Order: sequence, then structure tokens, then C-alpha cells
Amino acid sequence: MAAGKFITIEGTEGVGKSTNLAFVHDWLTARGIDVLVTREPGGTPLAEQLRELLLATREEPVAHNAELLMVFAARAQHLEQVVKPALAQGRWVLCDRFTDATYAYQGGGRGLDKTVISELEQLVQGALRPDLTLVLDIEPELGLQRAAARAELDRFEREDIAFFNRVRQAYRERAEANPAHYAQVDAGQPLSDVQSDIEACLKRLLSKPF
Ligand code: Z5A
Repeated sequence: MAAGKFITIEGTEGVGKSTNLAFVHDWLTARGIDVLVTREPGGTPLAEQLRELLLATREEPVAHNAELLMVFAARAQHLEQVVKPALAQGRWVLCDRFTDATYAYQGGGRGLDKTVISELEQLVQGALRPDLTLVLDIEPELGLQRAAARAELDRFEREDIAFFNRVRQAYRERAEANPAHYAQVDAGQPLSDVQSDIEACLKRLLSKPF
């Protein structure tokens, strides 16, 4: 059986990942593709507990390396329990955030060494990389306005705008360095235009699998 495809969706706060994840799921399902939807950090009971620890606001400052290792601990569990078995069964996996978020938030945002992130990526993932990463791009101010309309802010959402500008820049650099596997979408557009652009990316993926 052919292995399934692995698609990830990325971007800064309030960029519309959840909204467009549902769109991608419905678009693929309508074409007869069996899609598993999941998220990071999270996707298994243990990884969801690590997510709670990671996002909770707390008085104790969180060491940047502790944050990095929690993200990869959750990822290791998620990959073994959920992602790899699904791909091996021929299912497609659609994941809300993945390792690009680590390069963007812990690398760009926190300033951690990308070589260390790359070493952990190799340890935890081996050769596994997404087939397609959709990077939804938006002015961080606009995304935060959208996000602020919702629930209480988590530990990341309390960061300042300079942090989110660094995160955005890191995403853009990764997408521009590897256009065969990344697509950047202007998420500041009206939703129907964002989804037309995403649809074009999905058609390319289906017509010319990489
Ligand atoms: N994190 C990390 O540091 N390192 C890692 O390796 C990983 C994660 C994997 C949790 O992520 C945190 O984990 C994250 C980084 C860190 N930082 N934070 N916070 P998350 O994905 O759960 O958190 P989030 O970015 O805040 O996601 P979200 O809350 O689900 O937002 P979203 O999915 O991007 O947005 P949305 O809910 O789809 O849309 C927001 C609103 O905008 C909503 O009302 C929509 O109806 C509206 N919307 C969407 N698109 C449009 C357009 N085009 N026009 C107008 N309005 C729109």
C-alpha cells in the first residue's frame, strides 16, 4: 500500500489555521482521500498533557531549552502513536503545526540555535518530513487582533509584537528556502481568496505528487 501524504499548516497567532485546516480536510475528503486531522503540540493523551504544560501561564519562567524539549517530547509521542501508523496505513495526515513551528517559535522567537533544533528533528523524526507545508502569512498585528477576539491569552500569545515578527520572518525564510515543499499563502486576504490559493496548492500536490 502506498504511504499517505503528510500536510502541515503553519503561521503566527490568529492566522486562520483552524479555519483552513477544516477547509483542507473537506476538500481532500470530497476527493475520496482518507484524512486524519491532528495537531501539535498534542494529538495523543500524553502529548496533550505536555501541550497544557507548555501553554499554561505561570509565575516560574520557563527555560527556553525546557520549552524546546517539551515540544520535541510531545512530537516524539505523537509521531510514534499517531502520525507514522496512519501514514503507513495509506492515510493522509493533516497536522495543525509541526516542526516548522519549532524553528519559528523556539528558533526565531526565542533565538535558540537552529543547529540544535535540527539535531533534535533528526533524532525524533529520522527522515520524516511533511510533503507539503502551507505557511499562512499575515501581519502579526492583524492575526493578534483576530486571536484576541477569542479566549484568554496563553503563554505565547502574551509575547510582544517583536517576538511575532521574528516568528513570521523564520517561517518566511523556511518557505522561501524550500519552495518544492512549502507554499506561502497571504492570509490577510478575505477567506474566500485564502481558500482559492490553498486549493491551487492542493491541486498541485495531487497532480504532481512529490
Ligand atoms: N508551539 C511552539 O512554540 N513550538 C512548536 O513546535 C509548536 C507549537 C508545534 C499553540 O499553537 C502554541 O504552541 C503556539 C506556538 C506553540 N502559539 N500560540 N499561541 P496553536 O496552534 O494552538 O495556537 P494558535 O496559533 O493561537 O492557533 P489558533 O488559536 O487555533 O489560531 P488559528 O487557527 O490560526 O486561527 P483561527 O481560529 O482559524 O482564526 C482566528 C479568527 O480569525 C477566527 O475568528 C476566524 O474566523 C478568523 N479568520 C480566519 N481567517 C480569516 C480571514 N481570511 N479573514 C477574516 N477572518 C478570518
